[in-house]
Amino acid sequence: MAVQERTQVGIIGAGPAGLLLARLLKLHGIDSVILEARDRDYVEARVRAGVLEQGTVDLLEEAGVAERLHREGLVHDGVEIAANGRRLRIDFRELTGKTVTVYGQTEVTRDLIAARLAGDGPIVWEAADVAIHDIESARPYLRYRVAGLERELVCDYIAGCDGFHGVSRPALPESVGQTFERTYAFGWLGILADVPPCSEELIYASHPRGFALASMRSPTRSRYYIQCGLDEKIEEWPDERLWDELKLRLGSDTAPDITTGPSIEKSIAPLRSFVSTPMQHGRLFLAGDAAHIVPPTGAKGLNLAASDVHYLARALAAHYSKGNDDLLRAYSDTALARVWKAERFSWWMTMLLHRLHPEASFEAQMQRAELDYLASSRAAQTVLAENYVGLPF
Ligand code: RFL
Ligand code: PHB
Repeated sequence: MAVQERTQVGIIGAGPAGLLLARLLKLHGIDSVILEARDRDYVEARVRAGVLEQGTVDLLEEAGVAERLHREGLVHDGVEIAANGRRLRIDFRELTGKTVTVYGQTEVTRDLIAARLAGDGPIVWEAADVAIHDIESARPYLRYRVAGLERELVCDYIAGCDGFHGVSRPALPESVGQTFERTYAFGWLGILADVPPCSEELIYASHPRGFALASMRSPTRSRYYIQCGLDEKIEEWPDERLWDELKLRLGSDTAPDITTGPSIEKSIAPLRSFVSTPMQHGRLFLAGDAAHIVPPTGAKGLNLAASDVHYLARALAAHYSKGNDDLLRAYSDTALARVWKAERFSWWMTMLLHRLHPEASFEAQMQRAELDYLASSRAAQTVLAENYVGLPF
């Protein structure tokens, strides 16, 4: 017989979506249990996103987990686009009055785990074979195994925050859902190194050899990416080759400012646009990468996870405090309205900046013209800035 427990909201996944949801629910007096497939060290070490929209920073502040973020996060007033031999600065503060903050997802995750474990409720690490049952009933439950023991968690609601490869999305009946997907014929090769960044702001570079991005984690830690083929292997990119390629793609203005050093992490990620609709069925609600993926060019993935859980926490709070289920019923539509706009922006940034076609093609000329237009039009720059700093939630 499985050991049985009960909670109000069962959360699958201790990524940013699951952890932030749990924190927001706690502030509304709602209990939850988080089931996470991996161990704490693994979750805390995963290197991923780096850019937080102002709305995400505000939400983390509301959640009471922004103290270190305010101390260590780097507030950026703009980004640079390097293309056609020149660097164009997009001034977010001037164009929108808003900024973004560079603070690693790893740090957000650590802050949220620390808050959770300081008394908010349990995280079950290394929860194996999580299975979702009876989402169409009033008493859904999760079955899982931990330390070899079968357990059951009976819930009022289940939040699927288990990322793109999790078990939540497949638990929605096929007949109710629809998916939209676009894959890209290239990936990003990322490198993390303990060297000072080459620039105070991020540089997105469009180059005939392919896209490159100069980012950072702190004044002493840099994060760089280059567009690579899907069949390329990490072993083909020793550090020296990668630094040489970055210097070429970021351009001769920037190359002298690049400090090189040994990589402390290197990985290849494929690019994908993906949306699964609806984001709810019965008593199961999806949030974050479990429901949608954006290519990283717009820096939107983590920020979408934050806006999803904001909507979901607010809806669950209305249910528990006022018995009002209007927001819960509207959750998928509310979240998707924002998701689709971020999908559009991420796709547009990807298509604008990557090498997709031979130099002499019509499409490459269109890309060039669009970059030229961006350089000459305040209206076009405002569109980019407004989307990059994040649409309101
Ligand atoms: P996560 O972070 O994938 O967390 C899901 C958690 O669920 C667990 N899990 C399970 N647990 C229990 N049972 C199961 N069956 C489970 N299956 C999975 C996993 O172990 C994990 O702990 O999803 P979440 O919370 O939705 O968060 C999404 C973000 O992580 C993601 O969107 C961003 O990292 C995307 N992203 C970026 N987003 C930004 O906002 N700004 C950026 O600058 C940015 N850069 C990036 C990125 C993603 C990248 N990669 C590697 C995909 C750069 C890169 C290279
Ligand atoms: C990062 O620092 O990891 C990063 C920054 C901007 C992006 C994607 C990733 O668009």
